[in-house]
Amino acid sequence: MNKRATQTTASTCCYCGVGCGVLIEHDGERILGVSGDPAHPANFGKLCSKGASLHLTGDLAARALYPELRLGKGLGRTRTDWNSALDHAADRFADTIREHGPDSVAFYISGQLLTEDYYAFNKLARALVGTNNIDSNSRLCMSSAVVGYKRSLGADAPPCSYEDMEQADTLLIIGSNMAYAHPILFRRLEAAKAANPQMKVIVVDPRRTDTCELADLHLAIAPGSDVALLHGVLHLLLEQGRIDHTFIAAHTEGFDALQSLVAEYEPARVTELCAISEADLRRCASWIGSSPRFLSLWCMGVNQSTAGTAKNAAIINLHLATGQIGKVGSGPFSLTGQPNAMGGRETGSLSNLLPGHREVANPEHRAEVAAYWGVDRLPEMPGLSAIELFDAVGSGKIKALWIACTNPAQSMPDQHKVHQALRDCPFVVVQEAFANTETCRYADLLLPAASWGEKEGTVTNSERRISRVRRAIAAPGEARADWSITCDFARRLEARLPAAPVGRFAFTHPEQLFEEYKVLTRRRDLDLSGLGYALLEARGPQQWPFPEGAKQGTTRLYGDGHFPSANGRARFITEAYQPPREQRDERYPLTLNTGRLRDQWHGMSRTGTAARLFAHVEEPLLGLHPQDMAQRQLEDGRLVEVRSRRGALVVRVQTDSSLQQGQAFLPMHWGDRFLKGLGINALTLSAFDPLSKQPELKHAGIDVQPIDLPWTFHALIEDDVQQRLEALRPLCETFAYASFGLAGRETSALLMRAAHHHAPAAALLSRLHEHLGLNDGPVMRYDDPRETQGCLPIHKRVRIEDGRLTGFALSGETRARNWLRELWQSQTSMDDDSGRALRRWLLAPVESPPGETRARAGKTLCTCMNVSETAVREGIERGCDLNALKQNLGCGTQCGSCVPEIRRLLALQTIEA
Ligand SMILES: Nc1nc2c(c(=O)[nH]1)N[C@H]1C(S)=C(S)[C@@H](COP(=O)(O)OP(=O)(O)OC[C@H]3O[C@@H](n4cnc5c(=O)[nH]c(N)nc54)[C@H](O)[C@@H]3O)O[C@H]1N2
Ligand SMILES: Nc1nc2c(c(=O)[nH]1)N[C@H]1C(S)=C(S)[C@@H](COP(=O)(O)OP(=O)(O)OC[C@H]3O[C@@H](n4cnc5c(=O)[nH]c(N)nc54)[C@H](O)[C@@H]3O)O[C@H]1N2
Ligand code: SF4
Ligand SMILES: [Mo]
Repeated sequence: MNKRATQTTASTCCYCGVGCGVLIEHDGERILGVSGDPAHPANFGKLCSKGASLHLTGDLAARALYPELRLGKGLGRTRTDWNSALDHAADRFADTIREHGPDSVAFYISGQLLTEDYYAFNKLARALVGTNNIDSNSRLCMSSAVVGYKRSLGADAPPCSYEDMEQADTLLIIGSNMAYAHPILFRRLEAAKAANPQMKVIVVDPRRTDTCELADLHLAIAPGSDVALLHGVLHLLLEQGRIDHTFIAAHTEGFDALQSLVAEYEPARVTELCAISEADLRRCASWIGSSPRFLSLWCMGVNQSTAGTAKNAAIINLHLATGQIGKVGSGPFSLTGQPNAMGGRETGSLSNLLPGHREVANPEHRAEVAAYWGVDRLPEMPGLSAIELFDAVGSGKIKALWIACTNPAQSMPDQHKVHQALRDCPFVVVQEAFANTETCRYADLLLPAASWGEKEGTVTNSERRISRVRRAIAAPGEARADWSITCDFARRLEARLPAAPVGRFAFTHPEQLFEEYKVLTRRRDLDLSGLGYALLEARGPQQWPFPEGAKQGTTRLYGDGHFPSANGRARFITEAYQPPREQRDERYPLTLNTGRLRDQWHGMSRTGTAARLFAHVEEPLLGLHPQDMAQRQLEDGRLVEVRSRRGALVVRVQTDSSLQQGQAFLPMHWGDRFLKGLGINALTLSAFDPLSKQPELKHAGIDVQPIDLPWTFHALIEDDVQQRLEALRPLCETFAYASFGLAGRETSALLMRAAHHHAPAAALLSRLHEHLGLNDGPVMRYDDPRETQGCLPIHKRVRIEDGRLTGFALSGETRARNWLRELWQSQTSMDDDSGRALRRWLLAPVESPPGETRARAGKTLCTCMNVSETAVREGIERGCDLNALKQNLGCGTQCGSCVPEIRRLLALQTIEA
């Protein structure tokens, strides 16, 4: 417990869908620490590197604190009060609806909202405005799984529990890097496999990720070839008679058609399509076929695909064909990404859904919900899905757009289109916790939202478990809880719309929203009408279904072989393999894959405020296979231009032997704020799956070429990092390359790197120095403005305060950047004898002073204990195994998120030896 903390509030982590319980330590005003909640059934007290550093995030300088209104296009925003802000919004929405109809407005919301927030938005859009134009970022995330479950099983419900994962004999992890993205589940799996070494883990991923450290078999399939693989496995299961015909006959339909389709997926064809060996394919099939308990886990490598729904169906087919569903340790288990993606599905927060797992297209469903809400009818017109919605904003059909708790100007594919649409939209409202996101730039009205630790409600995790989210402290400034903003706006809009009866949004506490919502689940597959805040308070988190009168929640679905479809049977879906939309060709010879890093969350609005979360990976690096590097004569750290059919980006490149030849990887996190050029998604495509409308974020055709940018700039400056970032980023528009990050641990500093074809004008450089605080005060300078014989002008600034280096900027010649940074990081005294001796080297064009061996320790592997990769490698060279490393260095002893990577280094050492 943090020493100054006097109170503890139990809540839920705001990051991933594992849904870990956290104990927030605070003094009533500030959050001072977090620890895992030992009583929470998702994590039993553990937290990963992100959860464990929650208290270090959320720099107030980055938060949205007051409503801000733009008085006209092209003008800036000014602070306003809530009354004026929401009246203005209600006027604009009412006018637009009156003039252009209800479908001229839209709501784009998020899997990170709480269930109560979602419910308010749904009621607002469908009952009050009368539009189905309400979609969420879950469209980019879970919509293929939603369609997958519904088509095959009849309802959108992951049938398994976390404990099933621990009890499986064979586990298929496909398109999921759970070591990074669901770390606490991965910890549970590590422990389960250690206890049961017989357990077989198969990982299917084009990359050799950290998740593969637990794999008995890694199938590095060709990008997008999952359906071919899964059909190929079923082909072999049929051939070997490893099929549960009794289950198929009693509980399913459509097997014959599937059987004829998979007959075409002979091993020779499959191994060619997937680029794997026949031995591996057969091993995979034989483990699945012979396993008493078979469970699959999947995530974005499956869902984010133009064949996302076919991939989901092919996974579920395997389970139905082998009868591996509804039993302990078995079943098709899709992992949800966001903390409340499940709540979004339950409350109907995709444009085609309605609350309680209902469908817009179903007239009975519409009538039921309309009656409950006391309106004559709900809109029949199907709503627009995320990609279509932004296209409609771009074409001018949508004239007022409300965005809450998501950052589409960073996370949607084909960013040029998205930015254009937001720029042209007549009225954009952004309801955000952090003021500086890429999307906030386009807000005509910015509404400050309360965030983690500041709000009350509920969320549902991947295993259908509903947990309470609790408020520990008041929101900063005038920020308000999302449900309260939404309901306040709805009341004002209600008063302005002609036919609307009053009083439908008179909620004063989120519990009232939950109580109203839960009735809409009654007698539906997800029936949670037996739950309430009091029960969750008394008995802790619970899994749905939990109908009224139930004694407990439901661990596992479909144990009786009865499925929630019209005839009670599950359905085999027969769909052939379709390759990804963009095939490699001469102009775009590489396939770009994108995904998560261990310590960053999406667009980094929160994780980007904690320096230690940059220590694992500090820059957006494009990974390439060693041969692709060699072919292009690239060395590590070289700047390259990455081009796709939609946009281009300049980043550094690095050899990545976890990739296959022809593949490239970029982390998804860097947007236009931390990296010049609209971010990673400037490159990705918006082609989507025909049924789920989920875009193909994992496979974009790209080309990579070295780019020569002789002028380089490197700076580090302590304190006020968020303010400085805001001031410096706009100055970088003219540079070919610029990126920002944070450095440090106890003290944090802003890091800035830039490069360009030529040196910038003196005035621009001076403004950079000014915002870096290096124009005056105790600053040492070196200026050589000559630009002769191909030499660039050189300018250096080094700031020394209280006997310590506190900042520097090197321009034109940046050799000393690493040791200067090390000097800062180690808080070396510049006043003692050795420090004074170092001073004369500070401005010298050397990588380090003669005799100084101080090299940068490299990336931090263990965030909790601050252990570098170099230290771990040295330990391994001394002969340490994992336990010895833990004992000697402390790495891996806290959250354990770095253990897979340490294992990989150990394995590498064995191979090299
Ligand atoms: N640290 C961290 N954790 C997170 C998040 C975060 O931002 N940061 N976000 C959360 C969210 S919202 C989500 S949705 C989840 C995502 O969790 P994951 O889906 O596990 O993460 P990704 O890195 O997006 O992608 C998973 C893997 O899919 C692989 N892949 C790419 N193409 C294919 C393919 O064609 N077939 C197969 N089989 N695999 C392929 C990629 O190489 C990658 O390793 O993570 C959640 N957890
Ligand atoms: N290339 C590529 N792109 C991807 C993906 C990929 O794998 N590759 N993955 C996709 C997936 S799966 C997802 S889920 C999306 C995620 O994409 P986004 O939804 O854009 O991701 P976040 O950055 O988490 O956005 C959430 C925003 O809500 C704000 N916020 C936090 N708490 C609160 C709150 O309590 N209230 C309000 N109102 N705001 C709050 C945060 O500051 C943040 O700006 O990205 C998608 N984009
Ligand atoms: S695994 Fe990590 S990020 Fe996910 S909920 Fe748990 S602590 Fe939070
Ligand atoms: Mo996601």
